[in-house]
Amino acid sequence: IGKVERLILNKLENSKLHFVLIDPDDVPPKTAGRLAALCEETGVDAIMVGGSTGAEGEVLDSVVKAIKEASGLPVILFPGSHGGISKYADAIFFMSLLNSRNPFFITGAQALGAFTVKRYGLEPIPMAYIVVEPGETVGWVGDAKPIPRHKPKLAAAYALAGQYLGMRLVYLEAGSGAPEPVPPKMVKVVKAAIDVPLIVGGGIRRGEQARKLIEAGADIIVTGTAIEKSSSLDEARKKLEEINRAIKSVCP
Ligand code: 1GP
Repeated sequence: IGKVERLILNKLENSKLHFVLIDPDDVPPKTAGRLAALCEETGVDAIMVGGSTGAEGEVLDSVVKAIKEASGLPVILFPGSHGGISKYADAIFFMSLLNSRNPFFITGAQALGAFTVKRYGLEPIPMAYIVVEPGETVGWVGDAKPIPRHKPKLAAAYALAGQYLGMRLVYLEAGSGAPEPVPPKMVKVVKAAIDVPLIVGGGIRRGEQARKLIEAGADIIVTGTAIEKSSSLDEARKKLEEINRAIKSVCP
């Protein structure tokens, strides 16, 4: 286990966590730096960088560099494919979209990226990635068969399979910008089935939603759109404070 994963596990002993996702396709480096500094100030635990479209090459590198310069938070890549690797990050969610219909997103992109991860010395964190309805862009791009929202057991079966395959995190994804987050009931059923930490993201915009998901069993909440689409840095600060407060208010 590497440094970033160790840090995550240590922190989880005392509280639930909030990760903020920055998509380099939507956020220029300067803004990314400012948001990252704000995240650090307000008590966010890590920054994830990635996206399904356009988060590659120079665009990706410049955003990761700007974040690293502006904050001391760990930067974890959240790649849409082997194109989403940057040598400036600290770690990478080495993830498999378990319910994709296309083997490229299950093992293909991973094989194409593996030596790049090794060459750059990035810390790989193996993660089961499960797309739940509606799935939004990642569901379409990743050729997922999204888990029906009223079928929590299916999500739990994929999650447990991921754990048995050796993955050390499970991520339930409703898709960036989803109208509603993953249902808390699904989070509850998945959490009861697994022993590894559970990450939940997609469509979380309010503290109240984050709190319900944490109470249902989520260990880490990911927000992207709510912060990125804030009209000003002041709005972003308020949003971060609201969501952090909700997450940290629930005892582990
Ligand atoms: C997407 O789960 C993340 O991969 C974040 O989603 O942009 O809806 O917060 P949002």
